[in-house]
Amino acid sequence: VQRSAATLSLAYVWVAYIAFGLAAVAGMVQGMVRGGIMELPSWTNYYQILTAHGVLMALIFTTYFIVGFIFSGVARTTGGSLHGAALKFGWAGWILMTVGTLMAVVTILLNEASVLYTFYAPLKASPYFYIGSALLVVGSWLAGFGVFASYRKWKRENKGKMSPLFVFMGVTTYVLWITATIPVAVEVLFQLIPWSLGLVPTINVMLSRTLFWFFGHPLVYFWLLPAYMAWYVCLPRIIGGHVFSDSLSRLAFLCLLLFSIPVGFHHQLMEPGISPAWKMIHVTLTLIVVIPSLMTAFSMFAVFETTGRKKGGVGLFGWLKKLPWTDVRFFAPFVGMLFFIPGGAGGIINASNQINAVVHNTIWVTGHFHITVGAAVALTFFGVSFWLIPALTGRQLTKTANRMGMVQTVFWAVGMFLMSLAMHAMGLQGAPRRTDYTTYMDHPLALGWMDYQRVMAFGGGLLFVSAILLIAILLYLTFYAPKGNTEYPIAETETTQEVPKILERWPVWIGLVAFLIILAYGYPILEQIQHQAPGSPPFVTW
Ligand code: HAS
Repeated sequence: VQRSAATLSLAYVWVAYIAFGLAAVAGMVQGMVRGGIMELPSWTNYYQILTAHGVLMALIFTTYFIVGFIFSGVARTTGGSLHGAALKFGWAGWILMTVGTLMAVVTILLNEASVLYTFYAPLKASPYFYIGSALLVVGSWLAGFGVFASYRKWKRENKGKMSPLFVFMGVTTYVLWITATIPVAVEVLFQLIPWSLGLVPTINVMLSRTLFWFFGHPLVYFWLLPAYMAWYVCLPRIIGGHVFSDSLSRLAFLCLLLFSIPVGFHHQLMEPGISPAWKMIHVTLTLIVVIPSLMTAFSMFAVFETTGRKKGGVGLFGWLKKLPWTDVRFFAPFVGMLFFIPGGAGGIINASNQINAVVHNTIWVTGHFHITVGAAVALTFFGVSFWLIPALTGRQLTKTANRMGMVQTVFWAVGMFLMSLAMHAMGLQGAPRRTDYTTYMDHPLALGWMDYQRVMAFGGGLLFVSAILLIAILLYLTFYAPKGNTEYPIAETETTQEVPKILERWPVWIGLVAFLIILAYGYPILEQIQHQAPGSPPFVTW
């Protein structure tokens, strides 16, 4: 990757890790407070720390890392550099995103935005928090336009050819992201900002939540798709294998694009104001969006088994022994995949209409997202960082750094395992999520949760140690590791594969996305506007 593209990617990746470090501190503190191990000083409170943790980890760390990773991979697979326009868009996006992030962080620090990372009404923040969030989103759009510019340039220069798999996946991720962020932009611009500025006295809470989850669910796939890019395209090369199927990989991404957006009501199954029939449609579409993940699991097993067998692995499981278990570039994402098996099963439980009543708003849900985004996605991003950063800085992933990375992965995995197991177990007993330390006036049921809370806090401690270790390794790889070449691993298919051209006809796919969105959201949103409480205009009427 040429220097200009490498610097841009690094600028994004490093803001991601600064946010990650701060979020890790907030995460540990909040776990210990909830576990009753420490008390917060009077100038702060549980919800402020929880908001800082959620916003910095789930929104800032992920978005910056993803943008940086995709820029670097697009450069790597389209000749080493980014189109001039892509660089300009990339830097403009970085500036907007960083200004937005600073505004959001300052308002959180001032305790004027303790509205949690799901910042819908009726919790109200300072307008600067919402303006900051809007800048973050618009900045990420600019980065997306940059990727589209490089993609179009490549297509012009390679008429009639299918784009490189990594680029195709990057473009799909941005199409998903830009489509998904439109409803939250509408919510922020037309509902939250006017309301927080006092221009309108009330707000349509139902609509605010609906617009948020219209964005909030595809948000989780925006986190997942770049991890899948690493699984489909980078991992096979790391283990010395090939991409299993080019067409299958593209189809899985398109299915994720189509079905990840019209499903937001599965976060609102317990809410009034949405009729059961519409909820059922979203539940059905949610169960369909599971299929591309099952396709991914199938592909990964296929890649691991065929590669292991080629290396001489025999018998039913002999191929497993041939995988590079001591290479952190493989080990960290692999452990992430293992977490995703119960993570996916938990998602199916959540989505199953009636069972959702058992788990909704319990700490089970917190357990679910710590093993999906906090383990499957995060461990993959760590595994990528171990080669991406030295590849971008022209340094080597040394044996010691590799070994430290393995230790860091084990700490993260054990910490996350303990913490999320306790969360799932407590959730099934009805323990609510998002509460400060409480014994509910010494209620026997709540007293029975205390041991689990301590296990959670202990797991959080291990995660914190792991986070510090990670930052130390990444600093070393950025500034101190010996100069040299680190490979940017991109796998190819073993033989030339014919890929159906339809897979890259964007008007077809974007048209289908629009159709599914209108089908799933058109009428329910109209209904919510029609039946809103008196005096709560959905949009400002000057
Ligand atoms: Fe979820 C809530 C349903 C996936 C994140 N989810 C959340 C929240 C977050 C989140 C953050 O239907 C909380 C939001 C909040 O604050 O309120 N989720 C699902 C479903 C899936 C799913 C059906 N979620 C994710 C992913 C996330 C994520 C991915 C982040 C990255 N989720 C829900 C629902 C709720 C919810 C409800 C609302 C709950 C409520 O009531 O509030 C599916 O996409 C999951 C499909 C995944 C699979 C797994 C495939 C496995 C693979 C690994 C293969 C392993 C290999 C290893 C190859 C079917 C691909 C090889 C092993 C060897 C031994 C060789």
